[in-house]
Amino acid sequence: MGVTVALIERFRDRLPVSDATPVVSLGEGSTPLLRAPRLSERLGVDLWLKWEASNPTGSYKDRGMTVAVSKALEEGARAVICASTGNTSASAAAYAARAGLPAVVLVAEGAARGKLIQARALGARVLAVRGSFDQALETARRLSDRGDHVLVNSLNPNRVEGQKTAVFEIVEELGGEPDAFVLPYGGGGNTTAYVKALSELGSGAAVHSVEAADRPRTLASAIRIEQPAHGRSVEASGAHVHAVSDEDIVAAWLELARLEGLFCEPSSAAGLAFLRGTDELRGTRVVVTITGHGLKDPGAADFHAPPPLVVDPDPDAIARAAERDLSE
Ligand code: AN7
Repeated sequence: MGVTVALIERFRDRLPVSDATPVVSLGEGSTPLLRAPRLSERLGVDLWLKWEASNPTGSYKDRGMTVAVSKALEEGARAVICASTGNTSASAAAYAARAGLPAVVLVAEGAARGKLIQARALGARVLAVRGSFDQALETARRLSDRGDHVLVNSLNPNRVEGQKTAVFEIVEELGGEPDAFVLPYGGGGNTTAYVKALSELGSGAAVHSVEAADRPRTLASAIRIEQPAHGRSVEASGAHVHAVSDEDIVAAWLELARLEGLFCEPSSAAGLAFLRGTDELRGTRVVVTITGHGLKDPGAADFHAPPPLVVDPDPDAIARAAERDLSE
């Protein structure tokens, strides 16, 4: 058995770290790349899923956070700060705790419950901002400009550097590049990171970034972002941007769970929602990044998944109830 390898160690030569950088790690990265046989057949593509929910805090954010917090520690930070729709908060709280640094997290209205609970349990100072994510981010930036708190949102370039590693892993594992990468588009930090990684690899693979059609109000709270901080860079990057409805997100989300056994949060299904509605990628090899765990947002699952059937502790009644499932 091997020892868990920190993402920074695995990709040291491609990250902005040196021997002087204290590595703050929770064993992030090296996540599964799973072939999806049933969805491949249904969607007419050779589909692979990068299961980023298996990162330590349950989302892809940990890839960037290990680098951002390690660099903050190296540079003598006294505290870190972020604004978040939830996952960045949970990740910042975890890595700050690991580094022995205080974390201030500004959580936007409507953030999913699991993420807030994570940040609270991990000892961050959690501040629920009366306002949108966009307002919270602007406030975090202003506070970090005063100098006491290092901003660990993806505006911090170390975050983007760390997030490139998902692409490196995928290409290594497939033994080559896929035809296309598909991922959700909220603030655009991850799209920026994927495009940068591909350019460093000299790859011409396409990047498809999928946003919620109704950005300010989507049920996919992780990507409920009105003004993407990386919007300009996404536009200039050559990534293809697509919009999907909440209805399509929910359908894709339930289908992923039922056909492939992966329970993600709704935002993470945006990429599959796009694939379900297009023939553009038919017959090609596609990697869809599933960005965050379903347990992050129990409210969404509680609302959209069927409730349990209540039964007596009686084998006949249970056999009858189970029979109904088998015949469906
Ligand atoms: C599960 O935590 O913006 O386009 O503040 O949590 O890189 O923003 C989260 C975003 C996709 C969008 N999937 O990625 C935050 C935050 C999940 C996410 C995105 C987010 P970006």
